[in-house]
Amino acid sequence: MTQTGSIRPLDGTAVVLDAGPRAEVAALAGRLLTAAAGRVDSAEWLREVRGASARLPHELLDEIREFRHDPGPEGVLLIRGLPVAADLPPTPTVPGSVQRTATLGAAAMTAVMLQLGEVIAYRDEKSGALVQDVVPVPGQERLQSNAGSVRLQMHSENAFHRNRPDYVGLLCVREDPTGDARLCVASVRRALPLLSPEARRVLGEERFLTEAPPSFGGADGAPVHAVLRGAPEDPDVLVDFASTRPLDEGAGRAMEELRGAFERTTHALALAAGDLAVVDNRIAVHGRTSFTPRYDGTDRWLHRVYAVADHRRSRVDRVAGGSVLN
Ligand SMILES: O=C(O)CCC(=O)C(=O)O
Ligand SMILES: [Fe+2]
Repeated sequence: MTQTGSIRPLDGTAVVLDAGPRAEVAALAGRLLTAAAGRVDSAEWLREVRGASARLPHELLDEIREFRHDPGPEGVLLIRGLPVAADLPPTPTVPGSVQRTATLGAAAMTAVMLQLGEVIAYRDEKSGALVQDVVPVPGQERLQSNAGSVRLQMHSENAFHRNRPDYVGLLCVREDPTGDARLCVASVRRALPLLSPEARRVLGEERFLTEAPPSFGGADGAPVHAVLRGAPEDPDVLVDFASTRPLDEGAGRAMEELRGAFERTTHALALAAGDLAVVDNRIAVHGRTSFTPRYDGTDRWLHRVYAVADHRRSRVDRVAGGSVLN
């Protein structure tokens, strides 16, 4: 079964902002365009957004707080109707594109993410920028990275990193004009019941290795690890089907079983402008269907922001106590 063959809408669980709350978020994000000169990566701007995040409409705060308490069976929170710029420039086509200056979308999504934890970035990824662009890049079509356009395998975000994000926020600012690109999300809570007892047992053992991608030049691979971790009846998952290697045949069979279980339980989301998908990176994996970029400024464009629930835990890796991890 292919991932696109198992599209299941998330509509029942999406949070759709009505006109009132939508206008409130737009006003709040609008003020953040000029706060602290709109310098997204400065501590001053983040302080402004933290304050503003506590004043998001209560309907939205309720949903975020509930998701933080329990990410539900799907492990994804879909918020529709966030403000994005009406005068959007052409979709970037250069590698490593980021948002250094505040936009409505960047401000709104950062405010949401700051209600889930603290926002972080990685020095070796997209130059440490807190708000990154997810756009197809010419010449990188076949890469297993978000610049590619072949199918992006399901993965835990930065699976190799000991301080991987707990939440991945992906805000669509321009939808895919072809309609083919879909964010795929699958949770271990849905997949677990489909696994054999043997696969569950093997996936819970330290029989897997996940290397750092070349973009994190020189970073050490994670130590040998289990794919299912924590409470056996409700585990966390740690796997990247493009870079996690099973260390023996039994581990390989168990990984294939998990891949199949994820395929059968995948939600494939065609994000529209203003849709923010927040993936709980502990219980859900994500990927993307293949699509055909045009590289003419009209391609699909997402912003990405990471958050961690426990900032203190990564202090040793954050220079001067900032937001960027080594
Ligand atoms: O393009 C997408 O929908 C997902 C890309 C992705 O996995 C990421 O940016 O972390
Ligand atoms: Fe990802």
